[in-house]
Amino acid sequence: MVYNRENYTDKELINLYKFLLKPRLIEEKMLILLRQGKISKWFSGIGQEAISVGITNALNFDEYILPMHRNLGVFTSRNIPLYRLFSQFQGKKSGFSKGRERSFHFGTQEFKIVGMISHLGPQFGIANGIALGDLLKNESKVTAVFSGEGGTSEGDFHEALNVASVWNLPVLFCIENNGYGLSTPVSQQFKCENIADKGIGYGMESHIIDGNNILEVHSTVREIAKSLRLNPRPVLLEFKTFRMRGHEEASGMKYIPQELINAWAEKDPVKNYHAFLTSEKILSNEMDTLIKEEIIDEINDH
Ligand SMILES: Cc1ncc(C[n+]2csc(CCOP(=O)(O)OP(=O)(O)O)c2C)c(N)n1
Repeated sequence: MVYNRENYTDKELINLYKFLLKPRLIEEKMLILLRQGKISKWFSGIGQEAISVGITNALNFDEYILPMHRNLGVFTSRNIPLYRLFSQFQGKKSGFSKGRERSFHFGTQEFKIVGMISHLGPQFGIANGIALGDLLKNESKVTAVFSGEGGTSEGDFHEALNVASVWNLPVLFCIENNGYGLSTPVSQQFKCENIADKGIGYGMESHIIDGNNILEVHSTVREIAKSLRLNPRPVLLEFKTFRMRGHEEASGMKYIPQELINAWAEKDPVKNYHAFLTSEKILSNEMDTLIKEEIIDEINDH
């Protein structure tokens, strides 16, 4: 994986590493809690963290994000205190949805996150509404909405992109193409080569981004967001990635060929970025241990 550090300072690069590590370390603990029966359901984002983390860090804090079920990194990158997140995941009264729900179907105005809509596609139109509101109020803001590639097979996707394009709504349509919608491979979802190709049909700019490369995600989204604030319009972003675990923990991943899993393991976003920082002498082993200890302590304290 090629990392282009451009004008990033060492501090910025390390900061992104901390943000990238956090959801991974939280998930490693979640998997243990699941086995202990302390958590009942979990949608893993392992392997896809660079997308949530890169996008969230590329936007301003007052810009809305509409994440999905695989975007823990959005919540951690908005620095939501872990006790609040963990209360949510354990269905406690102190959680965001006050114990009515135990996974990702919750939002928080405080952190400008809109809770996911379970039937996926309708999420896109909500982002349009937020962006239209910003336009009408003359606010130079961008709204980012997430979906997997499976969600793009729903009619709402097409309607939302069309309207966003005609009305020049400043929305980043962020599609995490991880190759499978539950067990359905992309070859059975759409006939064109890339999701980004669909932008042409709506007269919409689109980009293909390596979703496992945190610097590529962060720098590309940061530049595009800057441009959208000045010149409002929607952009379709396709992030190529892979989900390293089952759709949710109970469903397994027997339908995915082992060779594919092995090939994507080589592209792990955390391991590769760690290797880059180490080879550039930006991160020492001691620093790495300290950073991990600090995050693990924070996780265990909550
Ligand atoms: C209308 C509807 N059908 C099915 C589901 C169950 N479901 C939730 S996520 C999902 C897979 C979506 O795939 P994709 O959009 O590619 O995202 P991924 O899970 O791969 O990240 C399914 C089938 C649902 N929530 N809503």
